[in-house]
Amino acid sequence: MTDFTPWPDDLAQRYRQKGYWLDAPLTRGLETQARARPEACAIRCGARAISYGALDRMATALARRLLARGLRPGDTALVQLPNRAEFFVTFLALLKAGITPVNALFSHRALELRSYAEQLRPRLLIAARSHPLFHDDRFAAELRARSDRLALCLYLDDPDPAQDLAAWAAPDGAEDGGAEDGGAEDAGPLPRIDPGAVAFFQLSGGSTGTPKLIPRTHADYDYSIRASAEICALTPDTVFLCALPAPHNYVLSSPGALGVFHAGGTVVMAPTPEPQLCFELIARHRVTMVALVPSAVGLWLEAVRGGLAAPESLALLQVGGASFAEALARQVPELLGCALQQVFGMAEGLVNYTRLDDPPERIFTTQGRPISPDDEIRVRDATGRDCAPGETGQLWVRGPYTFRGYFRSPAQNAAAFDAEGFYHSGDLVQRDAAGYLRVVGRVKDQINRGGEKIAAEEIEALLLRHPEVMQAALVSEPDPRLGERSCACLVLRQPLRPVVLRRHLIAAGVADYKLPDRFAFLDAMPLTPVGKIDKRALRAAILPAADAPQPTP
Ligand code: J2J
Repeated sequence: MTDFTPWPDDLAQRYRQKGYWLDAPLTRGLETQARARPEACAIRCGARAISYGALDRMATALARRLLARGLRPGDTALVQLPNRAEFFVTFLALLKAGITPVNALFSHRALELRSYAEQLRPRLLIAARSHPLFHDDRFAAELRARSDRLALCLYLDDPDPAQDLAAWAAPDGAEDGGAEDGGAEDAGPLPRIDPGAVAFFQLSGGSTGTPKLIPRTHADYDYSIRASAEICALTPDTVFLCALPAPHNYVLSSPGALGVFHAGGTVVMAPTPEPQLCFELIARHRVTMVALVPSAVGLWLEAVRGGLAAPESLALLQVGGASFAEALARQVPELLGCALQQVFGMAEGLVNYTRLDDPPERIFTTQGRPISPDDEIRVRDATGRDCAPGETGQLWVRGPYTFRGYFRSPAQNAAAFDAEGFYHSGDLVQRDAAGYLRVVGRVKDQINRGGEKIAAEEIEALLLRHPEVMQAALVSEPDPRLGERSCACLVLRQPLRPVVLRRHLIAAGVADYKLPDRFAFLDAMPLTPVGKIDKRALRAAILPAADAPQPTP
Protein backbone atom coordinates (compact mmCIF):
# COMPACT_ATOMS: atom_id res chain seq x y z
CA MET A 1 0.00 0.00 0.00
CA THR A 2 1.43 3.36 -0.99
CA ASP A 3 0.32 6.59 0.62
CA PHE A 4 1.91 8.69 -2.08
CA THR A 5 3.24 7.75 -5.49
CA PRO A 6 6.18 10.02 -6.36
CA TRP A 7 7.06 11.28 -9.82
CA PRO A 8 9.98 9.40 -11.42
CA ASP A 9 13.36 11.02 -10.69
CA ASP A 10 14.05 12.23 -14.23
CA LEU A 11 10.76 14.10 -14.44
CA ALA A 12 11.04 15.46 -10.90
CA GLN A 13 14.47 16.79 -11.76
CA ARG A 14 13.13 18.39 -14.94
CA TYR A 15 10.26 20.07 -13.07
CA ARG A 16 12.72 21.50 -10.57
CA GLN A 17 15.21 22.59 -13.22
CA LYS A 18 12.55 24.39 -15.18
CA GLY A 19 11.54 26.32 -12.08
CA TYR A 20 8.11 24.76 -11.74
CA TRP A 21 8.82 23.14 -8.40
CA LEU A 22 10.35 25.61 -5.97
CA ASP A 23 12.16 24.81 -2.78
CA ALA A 24 9.32 26.32 -0.76
CA PRO A 25 6.19 25.22 1.06
CA LEU A 26 2.62 25.88 -0.07
CA THR A 27 2.37 28.72 2.46
CA ARG A 28 5.02 30.61 0.47
CA GLY A 29 2.55 33.01 -1.19
CA LEU A 30 0.83 34.02 2.02
CA GLU A 31 4.09 34.36 3.96
CA THR A 32 5.66 36.50 1.24
CA GLN A 33 2.70 38.89 1.28
CA ALA A 34 2.58 38.94 5.08
CA ARG A 35 6.18 40.10 5.11
CA ALA A 36 5.93 42.57 2.23
CA ARG A 37 2.44 44.01 2.78
CA PRO A 38 1.20 43.00 6.24
CA GLU A 39 -1.55 45.65 6.26
CA ALA A 40 -3.09 44.65 2.90
CA CYS A 41 -6.49 42.96 3.13
CA ALA A 42 -6.36 39.21 2.54
CA ILE A 43 -9.91 38.13 3.41
CA ARG A 44 -13.27 39.77 3.86
CA CYS A 45 -15.73 37.58 5.72
CA GLY A 46 -18.99 39.09 6.93
CA ALA A 47 -18.05 42.32 8.71
CA ARG A 48 -14.43 41.24 9.21
CA ALA A 49 -11.45 42.37 7.15
CA ILE A 50 -8.38 40.24 7.82
CA SER A 51 -4.98 41.54 6.76
CA TYR A 52 -2.14 39.38 5.46
CA GLY A 53 -0.25 40.02 8.67
CA ALA A 54 -3.23 38.95 10.79
CA LEU A 55 -3.94 35.88 8.67
CA ASP A 56 -0.34 34.75 8.98
CA ARG A 57 -0.32 35.38 12.74
CA MET A 58 -3.53 33.44 13.27
CA ALA A 59 -2.30 30.50 11.20
CA THR A 60 1.03 30.53 13.04
CA ALA A 61 -0.67 30.70 16.45
CA LEU A 62 -2.94 27.78 15.61
CA ALA A 63 -0.04 25.73 14.21
CA ARG A 64 2.05 26.32 17.34
CA ARG A 65 -0.77 25.46 19.72
CA LEU A 66 -1.49 22.23 17.84
CA LEU A 67 2.16 21.23 18.06
CA ALA A 68 2.29 22.26 21.72
CA ARG A 69 -0.70 19.97 22.31
CA GLY A 70 1.30 17.03 20.99
CA LEU A 71 0.31 16.89 17.33
CA ARG A 72 3.25 16.08 15.10
CA PRO A 73 4.30 16.83 11.52
CA GLY A 74 3.13 13.86 9.47
CA ASP A 75 -0.14 13.55 11.39
CA THR A 76 -3.37 13.76 9.40
CA ALA A 77 -6.48 15.85 10.02
CA LEU A 78 -10.11 15.71 8.98
CA VAL A 79 -11.44 19.23 8.37
CA GLN A 80 -14.96 20.29 7.49
CA LEU A 81 -15.66 24.02 7.53
CA PRO A 82 -18.10 26.32 5.74
CA ASN A 83 -17.10 29.31 3.57
CA ARG A 84 -15.65 31.35 6.39
CA ALA A 85 -12.22 32.90 6.90
CA GLU A 86 -11.45 30.15 9.43
CA PHE A 87 -11.24 27.67 6.57
CA PHE A 88 -8.09 29.42 5.31
CA VAL A 89 -6.68 30.09 8.79
CA THR A 90 -6.99 26.35 9.47
CA PHE A 91 -5.64 25.20 6.13
CA LEU A 92 -2.60 27.47 6.35
CA ALA A 93 -2.00 26.50 10.01
CA LEU A 94 -2.00 22.80 9.18
CA LEU A 95 0.38 23.38 6.27
CA LYS A 96 2.73 25.28 8.59
CA ALA A 97 2.58 22.50 11.18
CA GLY A 98 3.18 19.80 8.57
CA ILE A 99 -0.18 18.21 9.47
CA THR A 100 -1.83 16.78 6.36
CA PRO A 101 -5.56 17.51 6.12
CA VAL A 102 -8.39 16.41 3.94
CA ASN A 103 -10.86 19.27 3.56
CA ALA A 104 -14.32 17.72 3.30
CA LEU A 105 -17.06 19.68 1.58
CA PHE A 106 -19.61 21.22 3.95
CA SER A 107 -22.31 19.27 2.10
CA HIS A 108 -20.64 15.98 3.04
CA ARG A 109 -22.40 13.83 5.59
CA ALA A 110 -21.64 10.80 7.73
CA LEU A 111 -20.87 8.44 4.85
CA GLU A 112 -18.19 10.64 3.33
CA LEU A 113 -16.63 11.70 6.65
CA ARG A 114 -16.51 8.11 7.88
CA SER A 115 -14.73 7.08 4.72
CA TYR A 116 -12.11 9.84 5.06
CA ALA A 117 -11.60 9.03 8.74
CA GLU A 118 -11.15 5.35 7.98
CA GLN A 119 -8.66 6.02 5.21
CA LEU A 120 -6.56 8.67 6.98
CA ARG A 121 -7.05 7.74 10.66
CA PRO A 122 -6.70 11.42 11.59
CA ARG A 123 -5.34 12.62 14.92
CA LEU A 124 -7.21 15.90 14.58
CA LEU A 125 -10.79 16.84 13.70
CA ILE A 126 -11.74 20.43 12.92
CA ALA A 127 -15.44 20.90 12.20
CA ALA A 128 -18.28 23.40 12.65
CA ARG A 129 -20.96 23.34 15.35
CA SER A 130 -23.37 24.65 12.70
CA HIS A 131 -23.10 21.37 10.75
CA PRO A 132 -25.92 18.91 11.61
CA LEU A 133 -23.40 16.15 12.39
CA PHE A 134 -21.56 18.30 14.94
CA HIS A 135 -24.41 19.94 16.86
CA ASP A 136 -23.48 17.53 19.63
CA ASP A 137 -20.53 15.20 20.24
CA ARG A 138 -22.12 11.93 19.14
CA PHE A 139 -20.72 11.79 15.64
CA ALA A 140 -17.27 12.89 16.81
CA ALA A 141 -17.37 9.96 19.25
CA GLU A 142 -18.21 7.65 16.37
CA LEU A 143 -15.30 9.02 14.36
CA ARG A 144 -13.04 8.48 17.37
CA ALA A 145 -14.09 4.84 17.36
CA ARG A 146 -13.17 4.61 13.67
CA SER A 147 -9.89 6.44 14.01
CA ASP A 148 -8.18 5.16 17.14
CA ARG A 149 -5.65 7.96 16.72
CA LEU A 150 -8.15 10.84 16.97
CA ALA A 151 -6.83 12.89 19.89
CA LEU A 152 -8.19 16.41 19.47
CA CYS A 153 -11.47 17.92 18.19
CA LEU A 154 -11.85 21.67 17.64
CA TYR A 155 -15.01 23.39 16.47
CA LEU A 156 -15.91 26.59 14.72
CA ASP A 157 -18.26 28.51 17.06
CA ASP A 158 -17.93 26.34 20.15
CA PRO A 159 -18.96 28.08 23.38
CA ASP A 160 -16.10 26.36 25.25
CA PRO A 161 -12.80 28.20 24.58
CA ALA A 162 -10.92 24.93 25.19
CA GLN A 163 -12.24 23.59 21.90
CA ASP A 164 -13.21 26.77 20.04
CA LEU A 165 -11.27 27.09 16.80
CA ALA A 166 -11.15 30.91 16.92
CA ALA A 167 -9.69 30.82 20.45
CA TRP A 168 -7.02 28.38 19.30
CA ALA A 169 -6.16 30.68 16.39
CA ALA A 170 -6.14 33.93 18.38
CA PRO A 171 -2.62 35.35 18.20
CA ASP A 172 -1.09 36.36 21.54
CA GLY A 173 -0.67 40.12 21.67
CA ALA A 174 -2.49 40.35 18.34
CA GLU A 175 -2.54 44.15 18.55
CA ASP A 176 1.20 44.76 18.25
CA GLY A 177 1.73 42.61 15.18
CA GLY A 178 4.80 41.00 16.69
CA ALA A 179 3.40 37.53 17.32
CA GLU A 180 6.15 35.80 15.38
CA ASP A 181 7.83 34.76 18.59
CA GLY A 182 4.92 35.33 20.95
CA GLY A 183 2.32 32.85 19.67
CA ALA A 184 1.59 29.82 21.82
CA GLU A 185 4.26 30.80 24.33
CA ASP A 186 6.30 27.69 25.03
CA ALA A 187 5.97 26.02 21.62
CA GLY A 188 9.18 25.56 19.70
CA PRO A 189 9.80 26.72 16.14
CA LEU A 190 7.58 25.50 13.35
CA PRO A 191 8.93 22.45 11.51
CA ARG A 192 10.85 22.68 8.27
CA ILE A 193 8.53 21.58 5.49
CA ASP A 194 9.77 19.30 2.71
CA PRO A 195 8.29 20.82 -0.49
CA GLY A 196 8.22 17.36 -2.06
CA ALA A 197 5.99 16.00 0.70
CA VAL A 198 2.21 15.69 0.61
CA ALA A 199 0.66 18.99 1.72
CA PHE A 200 -2.95 17.83 1.81
CA PHE A 201 -5.42 15.43 0.26
CA GLN A 202 -7.74 16.71 -2.43
CA LEU A 203 -11.10 15.03 -3.02
CA SER A 204 -11.74 13.00 -6.14
CA GLY A 205 -15.09 13.19 -7.89
CA GLY A 206 -14.60 9.48 -8.24
CA SER A 207 -16.24 6.72 -10.18
CA THR A 208 -15.77 3.90 -7.67
CA GLY A 209 -17.57 2.69 -4.56
CA THR A 210 -15.72 4.78 -1.99
CA PRO A 211 -14.46 8.38 -2.17
CA LYS A 212 -10.79 8.46 -3.18
CA LEU A 213 -8.14 10.82 -1.83
CA ILE A 214 -5.61 12.62 -4.02
CA PRO A 215 -2.26 13.42 -2.42
CA ARG A 216 -1.06 16.88 -3.53
CA THR A 217 2.48 17.99 -2.70
CA HIS A 218 3.55 21.48 -1.64
CA ALA A 219 5.66 21.97 -4.75
CA ASP A 220 3.22 20.66 -7.34
CA TYR A 221 0.21 22.53 -5.98
CA ASP A 222 2.15 25.75 -5.52
CA TYR A 223 3.27 25.59 -9.15
CA SER A 224 -0.29 25.20 -10.42
CA ILE A 225 -1.31 28.20 -8.31
CA ARG A 226 1.56 30.50 -9.37
CA ALA A 227 1.13 29.65 -13.02
CA SER A 228 -2.67 30.06 -12.79
CA ALA A 229 -2.33 33.46 -11.12
CA GLU A 230 -0.12 34.57 -13.99
CA ILE A 231 -2.47 33.24 -16.69
CA CYS A 232 -5.37 35.07 -15.03
CA ALA A 233 -3.26 38.24 -14.54
CA LEU A 234 -3.98 38.49 -10.82
CA THR A 235 -2.58 41.56 -9.03
CA PRO A 236 -2.81 43.09 -5.55
CA ASP A 237 -5.93 44.87 -6.88
CA THR A 238 -7.73 41.59 -7.58
CA VAL A 239 -10.83 41.14 -5.42
CA PHE A 240 -12.02 37.54 -5.78
CA LEU A 241 -15.45 36.27 -4.77
CA CYS A 242 -15.23 32.80 -3.23
CA ALA A 243 -18.81 31.62 -3.79
CA LEU A 244 -18.25 27.90 -4.42
CA PRO A 245 -17.32 25.52 -1.59
CA ALA A 246 -13.88 26.75 -0.50
CA PRO A 247 -12.14 23.33 -0.44
CA HIS A 248 -13.04 22.61 -4.06
CA ASN A 249 -9.94 22.47 -6.23
CA TYR A 250 -11.32 25.03 -8.69
CA VAL A 251 -12.00 27.83 -6.23
CA LEU A 252 -8.97 26.94 -4.10
CA SER A 253 -6.34 26.82 -6.82
CA SER A 254 -7.49 27.77 -10.32
CA PRO A 255 -6.19 30.35 -9.44
CA GLY A 256 -8.73 30.57 -6.65
CA ALA A 257 -8.13 31.88 -3.16
CA LEU A 258 -4.56 30.57 -2.97
CA GLY A 259 -3.77 32.27 -6.29
CA VAL A 260 -5.15 35.52 -4.90
CA PHE A 261 -3.02 35.15 -1.75
CA HIS A 262 0.02 34.58 -3.98
CA ALA A 263 -0.75 37.82 -5.84
CA GLY A 264 -1.61 39.80 -2.70
CA GLY A 265 -5.25 40.48 -3.60
CA THR A 266 -8.40 40.08 -1.50
CA VAL A 267 -10.70 37.07 -1.14
CA VAL A 268 -14.35 37.87 -0.32
CA MET A 269 -16.22 34.96 1.25
CA ALA A 270 -19.76 34.25 0.01
CA PRO A 271 -21.87 31.51 1.61
CA THR A 272 -23.49 30.48 -1.71
CA PRO A 273 -23.41 31.60 -5.36
CA GLU A 274 -26.99 32.93 -5.09
CA PRO A 275 -27.13 36.05 -7.35
CA GLN A 276 -28.89 38.59 -5.12
CA LEU A 277 -26.49 37.94 -2.25
CA CYS A 278 -23.41 37.80 -4.50
CA PHE A 279 -24.30 40.98 -6.40
CA GLU A 280 -24.55 42.82 -3.08
CA LEU A 281 -21.14 41.52 -1.98
CA ILE A 282 -19.67 42.44 -5.35
CA ALA A 283 -20.99 45.99 -5.12
CA ARG A 284 -19.95 46.44 -1.49
CA HIS A 285 -16.37 45.18 -1.92
CA ARG A 286 -15.76 46.14 -5.56
CA VAL A 287 -15.20 42.49 -6.52
CA THR A 288 -13.32 42.08 -9.81
CA MET A 289 -13.38 38.33 -10.36
CA VAL A 290 -15.49 35.27 -9.62
CA ALA A 291 -15.30 31.53 -10.30
CA LEU A 292 -18.63 29.79 -10.94
CA VAL A 293 -20.07 26.53 -12.19
CA PRO A 294 -22.39 26.69 -15.23
CA SER A 295 -25.61 26.30 -13.23
CA ALA A 296 -24.68 29.35 -11.12
CA VAL A 297 -23.83 31.40 -14.21
CA GLY A 298 -27.29 30.43 -15.49
CA LEU A 299 -28.85 31.86 -12.33
CA TRP A 300 -26.81 35.07 -12.61
CA LEU A 301 -27.88 35.55 -16.23
CA GLU A 302 -31.52 34.96 -15.30
CA ALA A 303 -31.25 37.45 -12.46
CA VAL A 304 -29.96 40.16 -14.80
CA ARG A 305 -32.64 39.33 -17.36
CA GLY A 306 -35.14 39.60 -14.52
CA GLY A 307 -34.04 43.18 -13.81
CA LEU A 308 -31.23 42.86 -11.24
CA ALA A 309 -28.47 45.34 -12.15
CA ALA A 310 -25.33 43.63 -13.46
CA PRO A 311 -22.39 44.03 -11.07
CA GLU A 312 -20.28 46.96 -12.22
CA SER A 313 -16.83 46.19 -10.85
CA LEU A 314 -16.75 42.60 -12.13
CA ALA A 315 -14.08 42.27 -14.83
CA LEU A 316 -13.68 38.48 -15.18
CA LEU A 317 -16.09 35.60 -14.75
CA GLN A 318 -14.63 32.10 -14.79
CA VAL A 319 -16.84 29.16 -15.64
CA GLY A 320 -15.83 25.55 -15.11
CA GLY A 321 -16.53 22.25 -13.39
CA ALA A 322 -19.10 21.10 -15.93
CA SER A 323 -20.04 21.69 -19.56
CA PHE A 324 -21.15 25.23 -20.30
CA ALA A 325 -23.52 25.70 -23.23
CA GLU A 326 -22.07 27.87 -25.98
CA ALA A 327 -25.31 29.87 -26.19
CA LEU A 328 -24.95 30.87 -22.54
CA ALA A 329 -21.25 31.63 -22.95
CA ARG A 330 -22.10 34.21 -25.59
CA GLN A 331 -24.49 35.96 -23.20
CA VAL A 332 -21.95 36.49 -20.42
CA PRO A 333 -20.10 39.56 -21.76
CA GLU A 334 -23.33 41.00 -23.09
CA LEU A 335 -25.49 40.63 -19.98
CA LEU A 336 -22.96 40.64 -17.16
CA GLY A 337 -20.64 43.18 -18.76
CA CYS A 338 -17.45 41.25 -18.00
CA ALA A 339 -14.95 39.00 -19.74
CA LEU A 340 -15.46 35.23 -19.71
CA GLN A 341 -12.84 32.57 -19.08
CA GLN A 342 -13.52 28.85 -19.42
CA VAL A 343 -11.72 26.55 -17.01
CA PHE A 344 -11.52 22.79 -17.40
CA GLY A 345 -9.72 21.25 -14.46
CA MET A 346 -9.66 18.30 -12.13
CA ALA A 347 -8.65 17.78 -8.51
CA GLU A 348 -6.20 15.16 -9.80
CA GLY A 349 -4.15 17.90 -11.45
CA LEU A 350 -4.46 19.14 -15.03
CA VAL A 351 -6.12 22.53 -15.46
CA ASN A 352 -6.90 24.23 -18.78
CA TYR A 353 -7.81 27.87 -19.30
CA THR A 354 -8.90 29.97 -22.23
CA ARG A 355 -6.44 32.85 -22.18
CA LEU A 356 -7.54 36.42 -21.47
CA ASP A 357 -6.36 37.58 -24.90
CA ASP A 358 -7.87 34.68 -26.86
CA PRO A 359 -10.33 35.68 -29.60
CA PRO A 360 -13.95 35.60 -28.35
CA GLU A 361 -14.86 32.63 -30.57
CA ARG A 362 -12.22 30.51 -28.87
CA ILE A 363 -13.43 31.58 -25.44
CA PHE A 364 -17.04 30.78 -26.31
CA THR A 365 -16.36 27.41 -27.93
CA THR A 366 -13.43 25.74 -26.10
CA GLN A 367 -12.47 24.84 -22.54
CA GLY A 368 -8.97 26.20 -22.95
CA ARG A 369 -5.48 24.75 -23.07
CA PRO A 370 -3.19 23.42 -20.32
CA ILE A 371 -1.34 25.60 -17.83
CA SER A 372 2.12 24.22 -18.46
CA PRO A 373 4.33 23.60 -21.50
CA ASP A 374 5.21 20.36 -19.71
CA ASP A 375 1.63 19.13 -19.40
CA GLU A 376 1.77 16.10 -21.68
CA ILE A 377 -1.67 15.53 -23.18
CA ARG A 378 -2.73 12.49 -25.15
CA VAL A 379 -6.05 12.17 -26.89
CA ARG A 380 -6.54 8.50 -27.74
CA ASP A 381 -9.32 6.56 -29.40
CA ALA A 382 -10.69 3.31 -27.97
CA THR A 383 -7.90 1.30 -29.65
CA GLY A 384 -5.18 3.51 -28.14
CA ARG A 385 -4.43 5.34 -31.41
CA ASP A 386 -3.63 9.08 -31.34
CA CYS A 387 -6.60 11.14 -32.48
CA ALA A 388 -6.23 13.71 -35.24
CA PRO A 389 -7.15 17.32 -34.40
CA GLY A 390 -10.92 17.59 -33.94
CA GLU A 391 -11.43 13.86 -33.42
CA THR A 392 -13.02 12.68 -30.18
CA GLY A 393 -10.87 10.62 -27.86
CA GLN A 394 -10.02 9.93 -24.23
CA LEU A 395 -7.88 12.43 -22.38
CA TRP A 396 -4.69 11.08 -20.82
CA VAL A 397 -2.30 13.37 -18.99
CA ARG A 398 0.90 13.55 -17.01
CA GLY A 399 2.80 16.61 -15.92
CA PRO A 400 4.30 18.75 -13.16
CA TYR A 401 1.09 19.05 -11.11
CA THR A 402 -0.86 15.94 -12.09
CA PHE A 403 -0.82 13.30 -9.36
CA ARG A 404 0.67 9.81 -9.77
CA GLY A 405 -1.64 7.74 -7.58
CA TYR A 406 -4.62 7.81 -5.25
CA PHE A 407 -4.01 7.30 -1.53
CA ARG A 408 -3.82 3.58 -0.73
CA SER A 409 -5.78 2.41 -3.76
CA PRO A 410 -3.60 -0.06 -5.66
CA ALA A 411 -6.47 -1.54 -7.68
CA GLN A 412 -7.83 1.85 -8.65
CA ASN A 413 -4.33 3.08 -9.53
CA ALA A 414 -3.69 0.09 -11.75
CA ALA A 415 -6.81 1.01 -13.70
CA ALA A 416 -6.34 4.80 -13.77
CA PHE A 417 -2.67 4.96 -14.82
CA ASP A 418 -0.75 3.38 -17.68
CA ALA A 419 2.82 2.12 -17.64
CA GLU A 420 4.14 5.55 -18.65
CA GLY A 421 2.42 7.24 -15.73
CA PHE A 422 -0.32 8.90 -17.74
CA TYR A 423 -3.51 9.46 -15.75
CA HIS A 424 -6.57 8.39 -17.72
CA SER A 425 -9.00 11.14 -16.79
CA GLY A 426 -12.14 9.47 -18.12
CA ASP A 427 -13.04 12.60 -20.09
CA LEU A 428 -13.84 12.54 -23.80
CA VAL A 429 -12.32 15.54 -25.53
CA GLN A 430 -11.46 17.00 -28.89
CA ARG A 431 -8.18 18.86 -29.30
CA ASP A 432 -7.76 21.43 -32.04
CA ALA A 433 -4.57 22.22 -33.93
CA ALA A 434 -3.71 24.99 -31.44
CA GLY A 435 -3.93 22.56 -28.50
CA TYR A 436 -7.27 23.85 -27.15
CA LEU A 437 -9.59 21.22 -25.69
CA ARG A 438 -13.33 20.77 -25.93
CA VAL A 439 -14.97 18.46 -23.41
CA VAL A 440 -17.60 16.44 -25.26
CA GLY A 441 -18.41 13.60 -22.87
CA ARG A 442 -16.92 11.04 -20.52
CA VAL A 443 -16.24 7.33 -20.22
CA LYS A 444 -16.02 7.32 -16.40
CA ASP A 445 -19.14 6.18 -14.59
CA GLN A 446 -19.84 9.53 -12.99
CA ILE A 447 -22.69 12.02 -13.00
CA ASN A 448 -21.77 15.70 -13.14
CA ARG A 449 -24.69 17.35 -11.38
CA GLY A 450 -24.09 21.05 -11.92
CA GLY A 451 -20.38 20.60 -11.15
CA GLU A 452 -20.96 18.27 -8.19
CA LYS A 453 -19.62 14.84 -9.06
CA ILE A 454 -21.45 11.64 -8.15
CA ALA A 455 -19.74 8.25 -8.51
CA ALA A 456 -22.50 5.98 -9.83
CA GLU A 457 -21.03 2.90 -8.16
CA GLU A 458 -21.12 4.47 -4.70
CA ILE A 459 -24.88 5.12 -4.86
CA GLU A 460 -25.64 1.81 -6.58
CA ALA A 461 -23.88 -0.07 -3.77
CA LEU A 462 -25.96 1.78 -1.17
CA LEU A 463 -29.21 1.10 -3.05
CA LEU A 464 -28.33 -2.59 -3.31
CA ARG A 465 -28.13 -2.75 0.47
CA HIS A 466 -31.92 -2.32 0.56
CA PRO A 467 -33.45 -5.81 0.83
CA GLU A 468 -36.05 -5.18 -1.92
CA VAL A 469 -33.53 -3.91 -4.48
CA MET A 470 -32.35 -6.59 -6.92
CA GLN A 471 -30.47 -4.45 -9.42
CA ALA A 472 -29.48 -0.78 -9.39
CA ALA A 473 -27.94 1.56 -11.94
CA LEU A 474 -27.47 5.30 -11.53
CA VAL A 475 -27.47 7.21 -14.82
CA SER A 476 -27.55 10.85 -15.85
CA GLU A 477 -30.36 12.56 -17.66
CA PRO A 478 -30.46 16.08 -19.05
CA ASP A 479 -31.55 18.88 -16.74
CA PRO A 480 -32.19 22.40 -18.00
CA ARG A 481 -30.60 24.07 -14.96
CA LEU A 482 -27.98 21.60 -13.69
CA GLY A 483 -26.92 20.24 -17.06
CA GLU A 484 -27.29 16.72 -15.70
CA ARG A 485 -29.28 15.19 -12.91
CA SER A 486 -29.26 11.65 -11.58
CA CYS A 487 -31.80 8.92 -12.13
CA ALA A 488 -31.67 5.67 -10.15
CA CYS A 489 -32.93 2.80 -12.29
CA LEU A 490 -34.02 -0.15 -10.19
CA VAL A 491 -35.30 -3.68 -10.52
CA LEU A 492 -37.20 -4.44 -7.31
CA ARG A 493 -38.42 -7.63 -5.64
CA GLN A 494 -41.63 -5.86 -4.77
CA PRO A 495 -42.87 -2.32 -5.40
CA LEU A 496 -41.47 0.49 -3.21
CA ARG A 497 -42.21 4.18 -3.14
CA PRO A 498 -39.32 6.52 -4.02
CA VAL A 499 -39.59 8.15 -0.60
CA VAL A 500 -38.64 4.84 1.04
CA LEU A 501 -35.51 4.62 -1.09
CA ARG A 502 -34.60 8.24 -0.41
CA ARG A 503 -34.95 7.61 3.32
CA HIS A 504 -32.79 4.52 2.96
CA LEU A 505 -30.02 6.62 1.37
CA ILE A 506 -30.37 9.45 3.89
CA ALA A 507 -30.08 6.91 6.71
CA ALA A 508 -26.87 5.64 5.11
CA GLY A 509 -25.51 9.18 5.62
CA VAL A 510 -24.98 10.21 2.04
CA ALA A 511 -24.59 13.88 1.04
CA ASP A 512 -27.80 15.48 -0.28
CA TYR A 513 -26.44 16.20 -3.75
CA LYS A 514 -25.91 12.46 -4.26
CA LEU A 515 -29.57 11.61 -3.63
CA PRO A 516 -31.14 10.54 -6.95
CA ASP A 517 -33.28 13.28 -8.49
CA ARG A 518 -35.57 10.59 -9.85
CA PHE A 519 -36.25 6.87 -9.53
CA ALA A 520 -37.23 4.72 -12.51
CA PHE A 521 -38.51 1.20 -11.96
CA LEU A 522 -37.92 -1.49 -14.56
CA ASP A 523 -38.84 -5.14 -14.98
CA ALA A 524 -35.35 -5.97 -16.21
CA MET A 525 -32.08 -4.18 -17.01
CA PRO A 526 -30.83 -3.98 -20.58
CA LEU A 527 -27.55 -5.91 -20.71
CA THR A 528 -24.42 -5.68 -22.83
CA PRO A 529 -23.22 -8.80 -24.70
CA VAL A 530 -20.96 -9.65 -21.73
CA GLY A 531 -23.89 -9.37 -19.34
CA LYS A 532 -23.15 -6.01 -17.69
CA ILE A 533 -25.87 -3.40 -17.27
CA ASP A 534 -25.99 -1.41 -20.51
CA LYS A 535 -26.18 2.17 -19.24
CA ARG A 536 -26.31 3.65 -22.69
CA ALA A 537 -29.42 1.60 -23.52
CA LEU A 538 -30.80 2.33 -20.08
CA ARG A 539 -30.44 6.07 -20.57
CA ALA A 540 -32.21 5.81 -23.91
CA ALA A 541 -34.96 3.69 -22.37
CA ILE A 542 -35.74 6.14 -19.57
CA LEU A 543 -35.14 9.33 -21.54
CA PRO A 544 -38.68 9.93 -22.86
CA ALA A 545 -39.91 9.95 -19.29
CA ALA A 546 -37.40 12.65 -18.41
CA ASP A 547 -39.48 15.30 -20.13
CA ALA A 548 -42.72 14.28 -18.46
CA PRO A 549 -43.60 16.03 -15.19
CA GLN A 550 -42.14 14.18 -12.23
CA PRO A 551 -44.31 13.16 -9.32
CA THR A 552 -42.64 14.29 -6.13
CA PRO A 553 -42.06 11.38 -3.78
C1 J2J B 1 -16.74 20.21 -18.85
N1 J2J B 1 -16.41 19.36 -17.85
C2 J2J B 1 -15.61 19.82 -16.88
C3 J2J B 1 -15.48 22.00 -17.98
C4 J2J B 1 -14.35 20.13 -15.13
C5 J2J B 1 -10.83 23.89 -12.18
C6 J2J B 1 -12.07 23.74 -12.78
C7 J2J B 1 -12.84 22.60 -12.51
C8 J2J B 1 -12.38 21.62 -11.63
C9 J2J B 1 -13.22 20.43 -11.36
C10 J2J B 1 -11.12 21.79 -11.04
C11 J2J B 1 -15.11 21.15 -16.88
N2 J2J B 1 -16.29 21.48 -18.92
N3 J2J B 1 -15.07 23.27 -18.07
O1 J2J B 1 -10.60 20.87 -10.20
O2 J2J B 1 -9.14 23.06 -10.72
C12 J2J B 1 -15.38 17.85 -15.35
C13 J2J B 1 -14.48 16.85 -16.07
C14 J2J B 1 -13.34 16.68 -15.08
C15 J2J B 1 -14.08 16.74 -13.76
C16 J2J B 1 -13.19 17.13 -12.60
C17 J2J B 1 -10.35 22.93 -11.31
N4 J2J B 1 -14.34 21.30 -15.80
N5 J2J B 1 -15.11 19.24 -15.77
O3 J2J B 1 -14.38 20.37 -11.76
O4 J2J B 1 -12.25 17.21 -9.66
O5 J2J B 1 -15.19 15.64 -16.19
O6 J2J B 1 -12.62 19.41 -10.67
O7 J2J B 1 -12.63 15.47 -15.23
O8 J2J B 1 -14.48 18.38 -9.30
O9 J2J B 1 -15.09 17.73 -13.97
O10 J2J B 1 -13.97 17.40 -11.47
P1 J2J B 1 -13.31 18.06 -10.17
